[in-house]
This record gives sequence, structure tokens and C-alpha cells, in this order.
Amino acid sequence: MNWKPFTRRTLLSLSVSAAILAAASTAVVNAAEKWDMPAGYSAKNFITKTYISFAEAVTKKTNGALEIVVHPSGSLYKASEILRAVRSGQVPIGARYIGAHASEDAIFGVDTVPFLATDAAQAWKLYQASKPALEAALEKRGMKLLFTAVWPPQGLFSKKPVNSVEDMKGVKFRAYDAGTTRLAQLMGAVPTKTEASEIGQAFSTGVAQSMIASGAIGVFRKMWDYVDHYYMVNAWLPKSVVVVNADSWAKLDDATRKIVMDAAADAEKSVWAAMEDTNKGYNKTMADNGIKVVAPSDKLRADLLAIGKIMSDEWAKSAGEQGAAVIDAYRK
Ligand code: PCA
Repeated sequence: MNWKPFTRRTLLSLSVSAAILAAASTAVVNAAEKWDMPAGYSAKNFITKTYISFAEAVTKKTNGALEIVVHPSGSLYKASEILRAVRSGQVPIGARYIGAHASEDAIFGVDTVPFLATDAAQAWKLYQASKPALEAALEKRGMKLLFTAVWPPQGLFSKKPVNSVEDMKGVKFRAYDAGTTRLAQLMGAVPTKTEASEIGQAFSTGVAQSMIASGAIGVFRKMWDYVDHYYMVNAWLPKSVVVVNADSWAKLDDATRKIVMDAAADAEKSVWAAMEDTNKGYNKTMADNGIKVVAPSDKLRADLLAIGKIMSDEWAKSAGEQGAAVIDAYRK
């Protein structure tokens, strides 16, 4: 009798076909994509938290079809490499402090021109005035802007008291981009460029004794371990951008794109709205931990304004006509 093996073979081939079918249908119904999203700063600050909420919203609203996973503190790519990683498609999405890329396109540094925009309302206005140019500059590099996050106003951290720019002479200064490097030079300080994730090391080894940054950096890098003074200079409010690689974006269907854009709009709104109160909390935490959080002296402020004027002129020169048009739109 031959029926038994015959039946077995039939059953076997049936179950193999079923398995292939099942696999194929999973691929169609459940084309689950996972997007790793590198970010440069601590997971605890309000900006990184916004990235995480954004990622969770997309994951949830797409029922996991597009899962976004944030990797903070430069853990997946060093902060300085994130933009290049997105641009080249090594990762589909990433978040990066954009002022650091001002040497590639001056428009990336418009919000770090000292004293051009010094509070949330002005920073928003400057963002709106520069947004078309910012989007175009990113697009030219193969990236789509999803949203921006605003950092709190930048103040001066220092080990020793600073009453005028004179007091910064020879002081070692942690810079985070070309603008802060230039600022240090103009103050007579000695700059070293360091990403935020390496601040503790820079201050504990004496490479840095001062820096310009926000309370968001001050709190999550525990600056009270290294400095005694924080001067609320409010020199500028830098932004970070969340960008997607253009090819990765093109591969999404319309419904998914809409979910991503809606989540991005919500994230942008909430992070900009949260900035001022969150920063008050950060400044209080710094004070509670022993940092003297104060307004700068009139002299220090005037000295910094004079340096700001030099740097604005330099920026205008590097940004050319497009830069001038953005500033005109901002001032209107
Ligand atoms: N300071 C930055 C960028 C944003 C901020 O507030 C830094 O210190 O790296």
C-alpha cells in the first residue's frame, strides 16, 4: 500500500505552502519598520523627552508599523556625526543641535547669532522667518525637516566670578560649535570644542573652566560639581532639528507620513511651549545645588553685546543675500 507516504508528502507540501503564504501575508499586512533615532543629549532633558514622546506617538498611531526608537546621549552616533548619518542613510531619522553645522550653511547658525533673538517669542519669530531657508538647506542635503526644538537661553557658567569680559582672559572655555569658539576667542578665553556628553570630563580634567549653555545642560551635567556661577546672559536660543533621510521618507505611504507629520507638529508645539517654565525649574535646581544663578553685571552685558555686534556682522557676511532676507523678514 502506498497511500500513507503519499498522504504524508501531500500534507508536508501543504504545510510548507501554508507557511510561505503566512510569511508573505505578514510581510504585507505588517511591514513593520524600525527607525533608530540617534540624539546627542541626555535622555532626561525636556528636549530629548519630547523626542521620546514623538517616537512613542508614531509607534502607537501606526500600530507598530513604524516603530521609532530614540538613542540619546550620543549612544548610537556621536552628536557630531548624527546629521551625516541621516544624510547618508545610515539611519533614517535623527535629532541634532543644528547650530553646530553653521560652517556648512550659514542658515544653520542663524539662531546662534548673539543677541539677535533672546527670548522664546523672538526665537519663534526668527524660526518662522528662517524656516523656508532652513528647510531648503536640509532638502539640498537629502533631508526633510520634521520639527525643531528650542533650547533655553544661553548663559555663562564659570568657576570664578565674572564681572566683565576682562575676567575671561586666559580662561579655558568649553565651546560647542564654531560660534561659541569664536565668542571665546573674542573674549580672550581659550576654547576647546566638546560635545555635551563630555562636559563632565572636560571640567573635571581642567580642560574647561567655563562655558556658555542653558540650564538644561547645567542640570543634567550636574554643573554644581564644577562651577559656582551662572550668569543669565540670554545670549541666544539655539535649536535642534529632527530630520528624516529623503529616501526613507519617500518609502512611507501617505497615511504613515500624515501620522508622522501630525506627531511632529504636536511635538514642536509642546516643546516650544514648555521651554520657559522648564528653564525656570532648571535654574532653580542649579541654585538649590549651590550655583549662584544671577543676572550679569551691566559691564559684562555691555561687553558681550559689543562682541555680539562683531559676530552678527561676521554672520551677515557669511550668510550673504539669503541671510539678509531672513533678517529682514524677522525684523518686519
Ligand atoms: N547648549 C548646547 C546646545 C544646546 C544648549 O543649550 C550645548 O551646550 O551643547
